[in-house]
Amino acid sequence: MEGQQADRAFMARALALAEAGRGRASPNPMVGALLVKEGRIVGEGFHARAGAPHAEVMALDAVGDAARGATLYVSLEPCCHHGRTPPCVPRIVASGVRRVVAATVDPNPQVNGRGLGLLREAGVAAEVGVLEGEAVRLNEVFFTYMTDGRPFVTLKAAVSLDGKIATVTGESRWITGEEARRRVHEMRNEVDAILVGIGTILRDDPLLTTRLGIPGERDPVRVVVDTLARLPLDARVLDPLSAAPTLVAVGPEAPAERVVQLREAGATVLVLAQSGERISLAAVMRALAAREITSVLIEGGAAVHASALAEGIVDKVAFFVAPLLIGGTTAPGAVGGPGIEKLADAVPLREVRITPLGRDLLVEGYVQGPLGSHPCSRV
Ligand code: AOF
Ligand code: ZN
Repeated sequence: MEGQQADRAFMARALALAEAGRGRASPNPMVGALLVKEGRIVGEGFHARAGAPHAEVMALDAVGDAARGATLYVSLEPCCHHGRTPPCVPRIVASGVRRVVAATVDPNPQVNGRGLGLLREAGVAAEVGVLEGEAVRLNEVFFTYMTDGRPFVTLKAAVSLDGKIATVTGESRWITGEEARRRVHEMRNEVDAILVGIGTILRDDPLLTTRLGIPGERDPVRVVVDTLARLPLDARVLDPLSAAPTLVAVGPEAPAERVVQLREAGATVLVLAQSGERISLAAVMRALAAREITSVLIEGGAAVHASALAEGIVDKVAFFVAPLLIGGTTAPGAVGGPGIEKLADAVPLREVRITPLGRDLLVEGYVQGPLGSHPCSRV
């Protein structure tokens, strides 16, 4: 194997190594690196969590002096700034690595091409662009967070074949089967935060934790959008026995004594601006980004889904579709709100992926813009 083909194969390995940081590296990117000499991998590394060594450093540590003359493959441009850890570029230069192949430039404004430039100035051959599309997709969360300064948002729902999320009486447990529900917990295990509206809490009193039963699983921060601070003090999301932090986003008109009570119950309460009758979800996202929350899973209900789509904050949709017909004109669909008049204003999904999970289907796709005003919706 030679040249470009070898570069692609080694970069594919770097991307696979990066996966080990999924759900743990945040707010940092997932990064994988390997050192190759005479066509053989001599050392590997990945970024395990923020504060841990960067992938390149882990790979260099693994090989010591043998790095001299090697090629370093890394799924993201090596950094040149002091963060929680020292910069990688001087370490790479000192190691005697002769060539660096990066999949993509680091969108972090402190790096953003400078790392590659410094390598070249130091006489190291530095290339970028091998499996770039895959590398950007792998770190779609980090790229969104760095480029737009907001978390990457996934809207998740479990629906019947006729698009309902509950019966006319509100019963919703369970529309989907065990495999689909397990996948939801895998998603929770990978995101920084999970967000629901107060209606979902009042109706279902969910715990909103990760319950996979595997070692090292982690609960996301729980975010409740609760304009009037109605969250009951005995809600399960406030149970002191569940260690996951709970953040309640309330509007300026929330009663002050309720805000105090919620804080005393252990919640972090954020008082945010309203857009119309409801808190602006874009403002919620800005507040979350300021807390280094890079990814959010929205899990209901229909009104929050509608607001999120109308505000244009949704990046990706993940609907679990069950082979079940619920019916009922007043039974809620997955997306509530005022709706739209023209089909042309509907939200089309891009790059749709359909995965069977037991008897259910997981339908995923990327959202192109806000509900009701999308410029591409006529295509
Ligand atoms: C890499 N390889 O493995 C990682 C990179 O606080 P620090 O020191 O961990 O720096 C975090 C920043 O470094 C992060 O925002 C991103 O720009 C880069 N992360 N870069 O070449 C790695 N984790
Ligand atoms: Zn680094």
